[in-house]
Amino acid sequence: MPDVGIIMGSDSDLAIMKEAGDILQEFGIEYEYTICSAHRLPRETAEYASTAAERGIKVIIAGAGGAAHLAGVIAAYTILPVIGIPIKTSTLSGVDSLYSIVQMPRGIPVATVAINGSANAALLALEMIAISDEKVRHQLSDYRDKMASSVLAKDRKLKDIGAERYLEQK
Ligand code: RP5
Repeated sequence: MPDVGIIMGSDSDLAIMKEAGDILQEFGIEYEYTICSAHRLPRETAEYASTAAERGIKVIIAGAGGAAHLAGVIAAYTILPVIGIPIKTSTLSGVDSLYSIVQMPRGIPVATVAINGSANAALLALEMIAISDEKVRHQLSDYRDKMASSVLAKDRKLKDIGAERYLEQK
């Protein structure tokens, strides 16, 4: 039974949304992908969101491009936390997607990450799961420790070999 539902408006969003799935997989969290659309499949979107909690889903990650409003519509049909990913568009570089997701009017929240910010959407979903899951809490803590070590190692290398050689080796 998936813990996280990853839903997107089109298969053109999949490459970005898969980054979220890959992180959840790394943490051993079950997830499912769904392609649905608030404007092309409004009834199915409502059905997906209103049955998500009874299907065991704990968090929904919803990605869409343009002013499609997928995350907001889903949030309207469930009290599960919804994380919105504004997908970068060719016309307005994703600013349209960002505004349509981040500017949810009062009453129905959508936690919005950066344009194409799938990795942070997955990490935020994991932090929500970690509230009641000690194992995931420890995994997140290790994840941060590894990130910190990697930055420190880069700093040591830069000081060691200098900027010119560092860039040559990059
Ligand atoms: C939105 O419209 C989708 O989320 C996608 O980002 C965008 C374009 O969809 P396609 O025309 O590529 O199917 O609904």
